Amino acid sequence: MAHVETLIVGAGLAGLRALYALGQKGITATVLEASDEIGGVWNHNRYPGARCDVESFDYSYSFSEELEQEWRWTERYPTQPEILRYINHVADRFDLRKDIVLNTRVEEAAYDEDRAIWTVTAADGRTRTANVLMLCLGQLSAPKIPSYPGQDTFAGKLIISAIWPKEKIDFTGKRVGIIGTGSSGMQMTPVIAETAAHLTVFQRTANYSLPAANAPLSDEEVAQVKANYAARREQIRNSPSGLGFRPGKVKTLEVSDEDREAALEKSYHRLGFGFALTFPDILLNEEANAVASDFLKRKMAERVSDPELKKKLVPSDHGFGTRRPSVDGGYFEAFARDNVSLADIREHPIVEFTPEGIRTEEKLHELDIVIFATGFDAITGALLKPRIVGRGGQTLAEKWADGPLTHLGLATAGFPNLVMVAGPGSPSVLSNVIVSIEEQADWYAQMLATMKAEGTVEFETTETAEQGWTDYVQVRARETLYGTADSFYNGGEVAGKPRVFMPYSGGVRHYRLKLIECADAHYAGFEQRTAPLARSTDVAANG
Ligand code: NA7
Repeated sequence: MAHVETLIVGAGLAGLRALYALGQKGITATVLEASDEIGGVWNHNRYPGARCDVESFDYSYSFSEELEQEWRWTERYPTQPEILRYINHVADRFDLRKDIVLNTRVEEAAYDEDRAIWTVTAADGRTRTANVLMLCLGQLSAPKIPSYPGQDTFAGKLIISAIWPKEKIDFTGKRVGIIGTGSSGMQMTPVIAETAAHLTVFQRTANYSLPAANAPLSDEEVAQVKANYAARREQIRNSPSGLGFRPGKVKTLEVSDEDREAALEKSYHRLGFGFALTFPDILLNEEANAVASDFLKRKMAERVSDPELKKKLVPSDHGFGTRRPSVDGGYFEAFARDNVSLADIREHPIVEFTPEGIRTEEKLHELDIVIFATGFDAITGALLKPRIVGRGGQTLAEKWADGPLTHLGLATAGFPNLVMVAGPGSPSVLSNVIVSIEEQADWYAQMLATMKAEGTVEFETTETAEQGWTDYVQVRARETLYGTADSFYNGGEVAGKPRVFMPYSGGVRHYRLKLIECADAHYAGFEQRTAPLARSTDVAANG
């Protein structure tokens, strides 16, 4: 049975970055990846129009100046194929592939309390052991797939946006239906509309979206960023969300109407998500949020000419940013085409699938292809897919039955030597996730190196520490407006999921300071043992 110091599960951006960080500290690690390719969500989300809504310069690793200087992004917002090329380049450039095992889906991981090691079992039955288990499973990576009556009888093709097939799908002459209007549905709509015979967008909830302001990057722009990359990274690390935009200093209602409008207008055209930071209180204060929301509703309405459609496409049930908004490339404009229509499934819900298509309460939509762009079981979904068994036979799913508990988003009590990247309790989906990933990966590498040098064989966070941090995450969330809507931030996206706000909303800078504080206090909140607790308890019991 193969043994390494650390087993990393998942070869996406987090897993690769963790592997690199551990290597720098001389810690042996193997990455296990279920797919036949690296890349995580950027390997799986190959749908047309898939694009990152964080700028390419910032949605990239900062650990190597050479990498920063060598790599040439072509567009302001990178496409999925370009990000996947970047990930593969990094794997080659830093010789990471030799420690990655593909086609290996982890089904179970069990902690051996006597030996302080994890045994990991893959779907093919192979087992591996490690001192430390690091879960890099993604935050939006466990697809949420609805199951409608009659779904299996549909005679056409059914595609899940987050498990997009590798072969090219030709929409020419096809009647296509997309269910879901989050970022995925909004991104693919204008692209598929170009070739499909007809496209029906099935919308349950209208979503906020800003125009992406995407553009090819000129050599001058690239050179300018590369000349000042370190300063740009520093600004990002010290920003609230890792986007590099500083929040405006003056509150929304403290400026004149003209100045407010001018500031919102300027952000709207340039900043994408950064729009939320035009004023510091947009996500904190209801009146401020209403101002920003009304501005965006006006803008979205201007992009649609049909009055009925306007009413349906503009959100009316939540404030901007309280659910994840989108940054789109022509979503609203697509509805001006003759071959695109909207099916409002809040008004006329889907009744069933038939062999011909989808029957709503209004009518039968005849379709050749149906795409589920229905999102993810977010943040905890992927972590709870494998059966993870901790102390005393308790599973992670049992431990988190009422919601995730973590100390600093790093670890959970009862699961010694197990850590997670970008999981619940960390800035995760509320941040430019690469910033969060890098912060944690380097921090873990240092922690593991320190503990190794000190002879620690078992580390485990305490129930007091995890309760303290989990409560603090809630305190910070209550300062915001996130609680005013059902979303994948708070478990509202999956029926029956515990309704707990999961990501840390205090920002990447504050989070980093908390990590530093923890390390400086010799990893406060973690018990560190030179012999497994189980064995020392045995000795005490026998002695
Ligand atoms: P999202 O943002 O979670 O959006 C999912 C969409 O799917 C949303 O409009 C949902 O409507 C809709 N949905 C989910 N389940 C259903 C069912 N059963 N019936 C109808 N409609 C449904 O996921 P995305 O993939 O678009 O975006 C996540 C991305 O954000 C990720 O890929 C990154 O790019 C960042 P609802 O709002 O729940 O009414």
